[in-house]
Amino acid sequence: MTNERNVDAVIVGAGLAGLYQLYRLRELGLSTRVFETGDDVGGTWYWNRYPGARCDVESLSYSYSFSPELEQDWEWTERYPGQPEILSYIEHVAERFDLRSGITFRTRVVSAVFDEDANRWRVDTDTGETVDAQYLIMATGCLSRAKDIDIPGIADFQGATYHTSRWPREGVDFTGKRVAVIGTGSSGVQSIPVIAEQAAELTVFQRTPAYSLAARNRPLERSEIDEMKAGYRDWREAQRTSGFGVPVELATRSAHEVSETERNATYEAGWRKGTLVSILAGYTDTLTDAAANETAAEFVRQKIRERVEDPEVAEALCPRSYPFGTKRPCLDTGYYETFNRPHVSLVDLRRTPLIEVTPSGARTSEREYGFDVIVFATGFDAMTGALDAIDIRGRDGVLLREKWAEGPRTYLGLAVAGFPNLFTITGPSSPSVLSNMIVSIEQHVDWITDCIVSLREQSIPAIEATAEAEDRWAAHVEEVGNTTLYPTADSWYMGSNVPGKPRVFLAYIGGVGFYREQCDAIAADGYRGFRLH
Ligand code: FAD
Ligand code: N01
Repeated sequence: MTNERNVDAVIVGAGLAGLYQLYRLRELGLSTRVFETGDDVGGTWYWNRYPGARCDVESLSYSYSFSPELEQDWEWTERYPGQPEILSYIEHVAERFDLRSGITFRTRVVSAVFDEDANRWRVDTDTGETVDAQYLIMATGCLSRAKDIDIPGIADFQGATYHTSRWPREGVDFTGKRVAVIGTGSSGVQSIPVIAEQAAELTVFQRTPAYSLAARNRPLERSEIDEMKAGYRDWREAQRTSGFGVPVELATRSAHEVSETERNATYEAGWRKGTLVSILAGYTDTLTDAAANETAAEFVRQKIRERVEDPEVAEALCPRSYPFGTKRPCLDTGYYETFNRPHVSLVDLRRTPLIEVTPSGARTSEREYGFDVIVFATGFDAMTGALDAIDIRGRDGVLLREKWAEGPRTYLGLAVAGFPNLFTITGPSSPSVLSNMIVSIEQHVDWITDCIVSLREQSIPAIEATAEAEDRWAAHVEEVGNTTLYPTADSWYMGSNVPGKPRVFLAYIGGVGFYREQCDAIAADGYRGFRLH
């Protein structure tokens, strides 16, 4: 029933996380409501329909593991699937397990208030519905709330504007248009080559260059699909115990232990594999030692120089202000080569800053440009944005976003002290965005589901992280983060892409496998660090 007012659980969001959580709770026979702002399932893959949107994890790995029959029946066609194929997969899952019937679409959750006497949540939506639930499960996504665009003059622009994460379903025809793309993170890097194919002129505004690796995307061979299908169980186990949710051979040596020739041969082998981690995983210290990292960074810069004909443009495209891998690297199809096309130009905003958008285009410190269309590929208020957008009030009426004013604090990225019976799937301070996210999503959903089963078996109405456990976890997350180079970069991992956002490392870099062991041990210990009441 999708109109019940009193349920066991409310789930917010119908992306990969919300859908799997709904499936698991239904299996247990729990009454559940799911609210989703969009008008269908898919989350990230529903909203980000920009041209070129594609996965950076291989299709056979970026897929649910919970149903062996689903694994066998679904046929991926490409090594790195595009947005339409991933969305079809998610739609298939929703259809196959009859999940849509449990979801209320076109409905945003605007507030959730914990009733301490009843140990229940009162959830309000923008359509005026109020639902009462014992558990509130946030499946709102780490990268679902676009960052406010802090460029003056946007409202006065006379042409069309688009944000990559809110792309119109019917697509955009750029034929004959003078187009600007602002932003060169993953969304920019993926969309720029495809937009360039249509646009009459394309101008790319770059503030910080990305480290992008050639994806080497291709159709999947029948033999590799069959091999994966035959070995899925072992592969899934390897995913779960890996560092990033993608099994890789672990390095055994420091980059300093080998000669430059040997190092470059290792990087070249990684480059040829064309995966997110194949260069990063070359040596033990790529993400922990600045000098070791610089050898990999310089290797990638050399590849950029080989791909771009104009040496000045190539240098402008070479990242130097942060270590390789401390922002999620991009995987591209023809990104750098696009700058060899005569109708494509690069504006380096570090040299000539963007002053404003004007009614007819944009103005930098150097000159004015005229455009018909501006595409903003300017990113997200990541990890906390979607949660902060909801008035979530816990014990004593405390607002979650106020508790998090100095940066988010959670226990395991799953729970928050002072907010009983609230669970956050891939919440801040969990491995989430540092992993193949579907692996992290399934782990969190399974842990939350097991926790709910355990509470119900013991007739315990509420579970709440203790402040001490939360403090210890925050200290551990920071300590592990500080052993790496991640905190040295200005990135969305650090919150530094959003003006005024506190600078805190928002994810846990202890590794997906090690993190899972800790979560399991805590549960086996009677939910150590939680108060059950
Ligand atoms: P989402 O898919 O973000 O879904 C959250 C849903 O919650 C959204 O539909 C949103 O509308 C809804 N919602 C939020 N707030 C509310 C509210 N208040 N009320 C109602 N509904 C609400 N990860 C990888 O591992 N590999 C990749 O290759 C990869 N590629 C990506 C590409 C792009 C363009 C982006 C933006 C992210 C990518 N990610 C990737 C990360 C991706 O977000 C996750 O892999 C995964 O899809 C997240 O699923 P989710 O269900 O947790 O969140
Ligand atoms: O966002 P980003 P994204 N003026 O924040 C620039 C996942 N993802 O949407 O770095 C001018 O990375 C900004 O510049 P700077 C993936 O996890 C995956 O691209 O702030 N420029 C930057 O260049 C990814 O990491 C895929 O100096 C401005 C860009 O906009 C995450 O989502 C595809 C600006 C934003 O880059 C976010 O990626 C897409 C301004 N005012 C997304 N404001 C895959 O490939 C921002 N910028 C799987």
